[in-house]
Order: sequence, then structure tokens, then C-alpha cells
Amino acid sequence: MNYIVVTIFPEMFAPFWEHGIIGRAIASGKITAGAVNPREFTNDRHRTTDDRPFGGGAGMVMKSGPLAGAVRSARRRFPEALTLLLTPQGRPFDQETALQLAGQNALILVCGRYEGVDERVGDALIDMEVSVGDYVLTGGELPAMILMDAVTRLIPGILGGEASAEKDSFSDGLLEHAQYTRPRVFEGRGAPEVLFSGNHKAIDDWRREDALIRTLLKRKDLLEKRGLRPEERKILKKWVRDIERLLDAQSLPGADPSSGA
Ligand code: 9D3
Repeated sequence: MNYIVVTIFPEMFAPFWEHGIIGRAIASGKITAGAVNPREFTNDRHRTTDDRPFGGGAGMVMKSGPLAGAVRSARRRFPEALTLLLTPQGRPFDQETALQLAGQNALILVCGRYEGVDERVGDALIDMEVSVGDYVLTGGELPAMILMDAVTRLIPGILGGEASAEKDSFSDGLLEHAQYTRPRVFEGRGAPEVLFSGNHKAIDDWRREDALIRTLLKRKDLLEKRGLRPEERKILKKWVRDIERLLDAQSLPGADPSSGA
């Protein structure tokens, strides 16, 4: 994968490209990453990248000439690249989009600033518009990093074998089960006994049940979208019955109303 970011703030990307899994992928040559600054494609004394909107109103618009010059320069380097504009009006970015983009050889990520880019630059040069969620940011730079982060870890050979992307919770449509590590008791809180049992089947079963319960409690929308397999429905129904039995048994006595509990 080859990334080229079109941005008036290229310095924002250096720390992102130097660290962690992305940093290692670049160091090993599995991906390349660079930036092109529209400011390099200005001719005026002040190297202006923005201008007032036709029709008036608050804010500024990214000037078409410098932006188009930068995108065309990126395209000359990777003619086969898909050109994406990061914009709040774009298609909501999700794991499926990330997987599709991971199959590309090159991505040009155009970061808007100010109130947005001149519409005609979009029409002439942009293949797809992408948003990272329904909240207002100050520009497309952080969204571009989010996109590169999600896409890069899906490229074959980037993650180590044990943390393979196929095992991701989102690729199965469920949230991940709870995780625990040492110490065995942390500030008075223990961990589920089954995890110390050495019984791998029991541990797998517990993790599947925990993933289902957590998804139901935290992200019902994900379960509704994905549906339940028959055995998963059974697991959740057994969980509900277990809670019912717990409530019916005498182990949870009624509270004393005078205690205020
Ligand atoms: C406050 C300005 N808004 C007009 C009512 C429009 C607007 C323009 C530019 C809002 C945000 C931005 C800057 N954001 C992005 O460039 C951006 C973004 C985002 O804000 N949210 C989610 N995804 C993205 S991708 C790019």
C-alpha cells in the first residue's frame, strides 16, 4: 500500500507514521507514506491556500488551484491510486470500507480545512468521499490518520500471526470478550475462575458467551444488523435463565426498606 496525504499540515503526520504498527510497516517497506502540501502549488507572495466563498458568508474555502495542483502531483506518482476526500459529508467509514480500501495499491487522501473544498475540485479529482462519524472536527487530517490506521492493519503480513485481522470482533460483527492479565486480583477485583482452569474448551465457551452478552448490552444495534446463529440464541437464552434462577433462589434476599438500599 502507498499512501499520499494532501494536506496543508504535513507535520501532523510524522509522529503517526513513526510509531507502532504503522511505523514498523513503513520501516519494513510494506507500506509507503508521504504528504503533498497545496502551499507548494501557490504562486502568490503569501502562498494562500484559502479564499472567501462566492456568495459571501462566514469562513473560508480551500482554494481550487493549489489543491488541484497537489492532488495532480500525487496522481502522477501513483496513477492507479484511488483519490479520497475526507469530509463530514462523506460515506460513513466502517470496517467493510476499510477492508475494501486495503485491497488498493495506492490511496490519495485529501484533507479539507476551513469550511471545505471548492466543489469543482471534488467533481474533477475525487473518487470517493469519506466521513469518520457524525461530529464536527476542524479538518480532515485526523480522519485521514484514522483511515490509514484501520486500513493498514488489514493488509496481509502487517499484523503478527496471533493478532490476525480475521479474529477481529468487528469482522465477526460482535464486540470482543473481556480481557484480563496479571495480577490475579487487582484492587480487590478478581478475574473469572474459568480463565485459570486450563480447560480451553470452557475458556472458548466463556469468551463466546461474554462477547454475545457484551454486544447485546452495549451495542444492540450490531446484533440486530448481524442476527444470531441458533447456537448463539441458545447461549443468550441460557444466560437469561441463569439470571432468573439466581433471582428466584434465596441467595439474593429482599433488601430491608429502612436501610435505604
Ligand atoms: C462548522 C463548519 N461546518 C458547517 C456547518 C462544516 C464543516 C466543514 C469542515 C464541518 C467540519 C469541517 C472539518 N471536518 C472535516 O474535514 C472532516 C470530518 C468531520 O468533521 N467529521 C467527521 N469526519 C470528517 S472527515 C473530514
